[in-house]
Amino acid sequence: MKQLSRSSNRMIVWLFVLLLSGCSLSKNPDKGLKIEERPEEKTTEKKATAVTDANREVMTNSIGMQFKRIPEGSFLMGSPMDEKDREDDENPQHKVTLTQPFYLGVYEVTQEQYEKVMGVNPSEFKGAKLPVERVSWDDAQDFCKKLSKREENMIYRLPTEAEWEYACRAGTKDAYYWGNHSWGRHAWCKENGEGKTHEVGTRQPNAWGLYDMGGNVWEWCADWYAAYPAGEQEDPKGAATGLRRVFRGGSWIIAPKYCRSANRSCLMPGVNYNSAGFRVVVIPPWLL
Ligand SMILES: [Ca+2]
Ligand SMILES: [Ca+2]
Repeated sequence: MKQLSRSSNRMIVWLFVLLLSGCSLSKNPDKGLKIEERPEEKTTEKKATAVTDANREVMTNSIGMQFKRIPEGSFLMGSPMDEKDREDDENPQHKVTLTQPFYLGVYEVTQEQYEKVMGVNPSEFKGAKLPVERVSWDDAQDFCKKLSKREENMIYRLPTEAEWEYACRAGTKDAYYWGNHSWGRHAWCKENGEGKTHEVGTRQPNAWGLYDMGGNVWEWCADWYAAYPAGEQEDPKGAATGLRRVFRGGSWIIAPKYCRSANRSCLMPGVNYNSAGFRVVVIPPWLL
């Protein structure tokens, strides 16, 4: 495991703070970031079938990824005006209804899983059970497409921003899904992260059994980054076009306040970063 020196770690933190400050809908946050060409992937396509338990509350796919059934429902997306550390792009807090259930990854996609599908592991911090990072939004899209081809009748995709926040909150309305408990048991952040990613599922899960929604690696969502529309929304999918894609949840490199359920951030879709990964949604045939 690569251990960063204190000075280089500080530089990375500053870089990322600069980058986050760019998610204001008008600036480009990506100056100085490395944009890499994606290598040609050569993997063998193979049809496989996912396995489900009897009540289909949980599902394990052909490469061992676990998914939790997330029920349809409504929630308040964004943060209230009096939430500590909130930012303007969390306005306006608005009611969102998701009309269909979906299955969401219990964990961030690991390096082992990514490599099985893509044949490469671009991560900076190496380890089979560590979350994959240095994956761009485009890479995450490719992963979903390849896995959808590999498993018959299964549709893999990134969560929408609304699906992500709904699942992260898991019925909670507080700034953090762990309420007033100490964040250290729940999320890998700058203060406890020791300058690196950690094995997925080693902090406490949220109320719906999802791990690392806050911290460890940021998670790409499907949406373009844009201001929220006013009024109630049903199954929102974000803006039709944009420059940057949303990612959520904070990470090992940054303060716990970025792990707030309503916090938003963004990057250009071709950029990879050592604190950004993803988790995926799967829609099995019985939900279509
Ligand atoms: Ca995360
Ligand atoms: Ca933010």
